[in-house]
Amino acid sequence: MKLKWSEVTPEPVYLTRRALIAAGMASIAAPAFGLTGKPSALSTDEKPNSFEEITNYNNFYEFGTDKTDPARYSATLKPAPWSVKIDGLVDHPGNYAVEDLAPDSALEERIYRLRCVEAWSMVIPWLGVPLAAVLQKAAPQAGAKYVAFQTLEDPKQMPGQAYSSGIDWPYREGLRLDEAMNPLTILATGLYGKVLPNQNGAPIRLVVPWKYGFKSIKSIVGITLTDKQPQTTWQMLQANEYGFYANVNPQVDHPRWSQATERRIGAGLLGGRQETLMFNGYGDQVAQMYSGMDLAKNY
Ligand SMILES: Nc1nc2c(c(=O)[nH]1)N[C@H]1C(S)=C(S)[C@@H](COP(=O)(O)O)O[C@H]1N2
Ligand SMILES: [Mo]
Repeated sequence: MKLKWSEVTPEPVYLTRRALIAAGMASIAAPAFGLTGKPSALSTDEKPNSFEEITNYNNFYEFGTDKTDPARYSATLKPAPWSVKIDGLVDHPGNYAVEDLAPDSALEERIYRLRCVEAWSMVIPWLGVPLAAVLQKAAPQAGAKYVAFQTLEDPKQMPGQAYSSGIDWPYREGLRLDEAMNPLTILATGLYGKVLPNQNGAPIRLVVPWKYGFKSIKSIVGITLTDKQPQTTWQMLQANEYGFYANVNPQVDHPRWSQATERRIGAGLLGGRQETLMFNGYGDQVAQMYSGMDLAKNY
């Protein structure tokens, strides 16, 4: 039987841990929680969703298309040992172990909003490292302009890959190099002080908080630096609905629904919908990367 986060750790204890970290006393709190991360000025003050919500309402089509499928069926995924192959336009290609790419001692806490293209949202306290720091280890070459990512492909570990969902596995995503290097962009290996649960993309996944959630690819096994814009899963599936950029934008509707508002998971029936913010509220950090671009065309 799996213990629920709510049974293990009442929220005040989590808040106490944050206070201890702030006081430089994280090691005292560490044993009960496993992982700790340095607090970041890039974190939001908004109240995080519960561990229960974050780990039971997921999109991870490799385990099924229902929101509860990943929590129910992802135990087959073996997140260790795990390495990420970094290749393409880099001086130091190779297979990098997750522990080397994101050592526990380097972890930062990043409490970010996550806005799914389906118009729901959460606030998640990730633990991770800047993607820029990971890419530097491989030393990108001058000609590198994009970064392509791939999820594991193994129907034994990811049973959803055995069924046709229209997706051409493995799941693929990509970023422009400047987006990849932006300080907001992280590779996460944990959340809520714990190692990343399988349903959230163990052992290592991308988090790009100003873009729709589908850009934040899970369970990454490959990172390729390239000079061409990479193909991405949702664009391959339905290019008129899902673009390469996928920046959160309340002014550009999905062809089948409005993107002006969102439903915050856990807000309850009386919570109502809230307005979606341009770039998911991260415009100060990212807007300059798109100056002069037509964001309705480059959706
Ligand atoms: N490999 C892979 N990565 C994926 C997905 C997926 O189906 N497969 N779903 C994406 C979508 S649509 C969203 S909204 C987020 C959800 O992340 P979460 O379940 O950790 O909240 O993961 C993204 N990453
Ligand atoms: Mo999503």
